[in-house]
Amino acid sequence: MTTVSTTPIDGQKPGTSGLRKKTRVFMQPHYLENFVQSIFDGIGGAQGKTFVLGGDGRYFNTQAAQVIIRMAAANGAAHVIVGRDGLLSTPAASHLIRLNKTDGGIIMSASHNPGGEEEDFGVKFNMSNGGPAPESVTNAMFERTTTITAYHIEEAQDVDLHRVAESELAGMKITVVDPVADYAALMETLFDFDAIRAMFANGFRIRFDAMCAITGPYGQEILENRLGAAAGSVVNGTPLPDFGGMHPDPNPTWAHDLMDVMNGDDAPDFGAASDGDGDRNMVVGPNIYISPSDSLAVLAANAHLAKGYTKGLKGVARSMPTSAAVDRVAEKLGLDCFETPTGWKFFGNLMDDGRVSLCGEESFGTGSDHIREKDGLWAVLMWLNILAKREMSVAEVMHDHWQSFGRNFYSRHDYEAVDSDTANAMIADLRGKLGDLPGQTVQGHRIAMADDYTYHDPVDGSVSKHQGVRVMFDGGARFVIRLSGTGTTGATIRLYLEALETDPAAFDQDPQVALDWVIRAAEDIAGIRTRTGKSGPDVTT
Ligand code: VG1
Ligand code: CO
Repeated sequence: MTTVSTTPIDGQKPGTSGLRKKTRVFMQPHYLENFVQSIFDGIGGAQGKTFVLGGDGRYFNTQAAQVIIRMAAANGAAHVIVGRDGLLSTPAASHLIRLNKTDGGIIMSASHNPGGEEEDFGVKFNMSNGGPAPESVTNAMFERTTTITAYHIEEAQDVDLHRVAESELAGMKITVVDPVADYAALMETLFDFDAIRAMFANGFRIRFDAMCAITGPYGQEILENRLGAAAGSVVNGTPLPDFGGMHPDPNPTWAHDLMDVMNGDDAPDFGAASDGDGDRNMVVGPNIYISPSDSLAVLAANAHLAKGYTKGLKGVARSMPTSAAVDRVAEKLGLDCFETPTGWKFFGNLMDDGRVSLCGEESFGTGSDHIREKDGLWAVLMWLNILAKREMSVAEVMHDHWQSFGRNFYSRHDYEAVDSDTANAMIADLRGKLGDLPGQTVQGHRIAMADDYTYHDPVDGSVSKHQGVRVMFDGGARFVIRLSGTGTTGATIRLYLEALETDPAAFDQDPQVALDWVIRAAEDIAGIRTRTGKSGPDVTT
């Protein structure tokens, strides 16, 4: 074992989901090592502990896995359970942490950020409940990065990660596991595989775009091998270090190939895509795009049709910027509905405390208390289960939903790679105005409330401030503005837009048209376009 002297490196503060940086930054001397040592120190040491380890297969994944294994051994860990070739989707890692009752896990991923030597890499720690470390823990890790003087690492040959086997390194057990098997078995306990299999046998067609990221092997095993979807239903199914040059963010902009197929002649019955680490999903039907907020609401309304959820849901939760579509379902079903800041780490307490069983975010993330992460393939299977049981098309399910609950028109506008000072000044000015906004009329609509969202965790009492500026109008429309905490270049401004429609005659509008006045009101108040000099968003979802 070697103890290497080091000095603190600036900027190792975890964001919305772990530490994300340019891959080359992570490859600098001591960079990964400093952060990994700070993780171990931040959780009170690794001595005697068991960890899960895996990543989404992006460039530097395998080298980083070897470093982390050697550091875990040198820090006295008892056991590391690692996915074959260092691969695990984020949901599969969360499941393995729980299944094996481990002390947590390290996930190597920058999720929806592009991968490759010139792109992004990331590392995050999940707790023994399988969920992302809460702010108190990530803050302790960050503090440690600012005072670190040394890290511990074994000097050793690379561990063989290519075969499912057990080995040992300096007294630490290493178990290489099949990345897919346990996750696939969990899915079989939650969904009616027979009903879905029968639907495929009847000619139902799916296109699942894994975007050359981690879900390819999961999709092939579960959709094609176990459920009988036609061979070739999973496209871009081989994880590549640079994701084939794609941007593995499952939205209409980046999953445009899928959108083209789903909007074309002879579209399959169902389309889906997932992100780099497999925790997100986009679902689409022939000529119909499902907004993630609507998807969450549909899953909440129909979950009882899947065998893992027949007893009904305990409650539901959504991130603050996510539309209130799920709130309307919860109200009708008599379920508690919680609102949390952006990022999955806030849902864990609610699930552990038995308050909610279904959660979601507007950013294409949905999941349940089967694990403590959002889960892309889970959402796809839930949709398939619902379609199989209801014997309806995606469009029919969606229209039926709006008839029952009304439609929350929703869109997110992202302004990317904005100069950080410009973005920070815009937010600061906006915060300064909040007190004066209520009562004013903008674009013909009266502002009912405006604030900078603060979350009070009902379980542990922790308080999280500055989680996004919200401006709410009479009648249920609103916009929210916050800065991304996952980007690595400049700032990304996210503008979230929502308007409630209860008149069925207006359900078929284009969301951008329905939201036009909210878009203009946001510009009047915040001036994103004026300040950034951009004529419109870079990405619209
Ligand atoms: C984004 C999304 C957020 C999500 C996070 C991690 O964060 O908005 O909803 O939880 O990414 O998702 P931000 O701070 O950039 O808005 V993933 O799939 O990157 O782990
Ligand atoms: Co992700």
